[in-house]
Amino acid sequence: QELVLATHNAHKVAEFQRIVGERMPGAVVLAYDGPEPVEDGTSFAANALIKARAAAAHTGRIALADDSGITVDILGAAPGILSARWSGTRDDRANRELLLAQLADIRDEDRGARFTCAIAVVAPDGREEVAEGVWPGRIARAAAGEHGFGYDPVFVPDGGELTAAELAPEAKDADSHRARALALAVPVIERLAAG
Ligand code: ITT
Repeated sequence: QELVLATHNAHKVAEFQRIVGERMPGAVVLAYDGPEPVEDGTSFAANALIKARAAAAHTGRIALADDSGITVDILGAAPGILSARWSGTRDDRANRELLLAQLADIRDEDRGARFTCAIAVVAPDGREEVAEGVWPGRIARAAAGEHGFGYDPVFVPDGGELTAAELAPEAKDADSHRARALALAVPVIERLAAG
């Protein structure tokens, strides 16, 4: 089973390959990097659908897309769908440093946040579904850890003291918003692939 993943983010491809490899033996995740549609949706789900529809139309295959980000309670759910460019650039370090600066005076109990991942599955015949996963936690006081990408060094998942970037990749895969969304998306993929 070849799955086309509409993303320009190599970290997402790697995580999909690892997680899908566990759950769908034999499945191969191919990165689709064709024409990029305008992501003008107002939710993770809407943007995931925009990306997956474009890839399905362009390739004639079942296409997946991931739209994800971090929402911070005290910021009124920002950065949310703006996570990838929160600082005005796509630089992960600049984005997380801005977030830490915005929360500099915020006490530990008010630093609640969560990652959300919406995965859209779109078949070339127009059938489509979205699966969503959430990973709750809080924003750390300082960046720590070398694994992962994006906001992982400043996100401490509930249930521990380590940032997502201090967790081994397998530990992130076992629990993350992307893993939770994929657990729901895999049966959808199998159903749409069966015709
Ligand atoms: P594509 O649209 O090409 O897939 P993108 O990176 O622009 O790639 P998004 O618009 O979905 O994707 O933005 C996701 C951003 O949210 C990403 O750049 C990170 O800053 C953050 N993010 C999402 N998942 C994350 C994770 O598992 N760990 C850390 N940060 C994450």
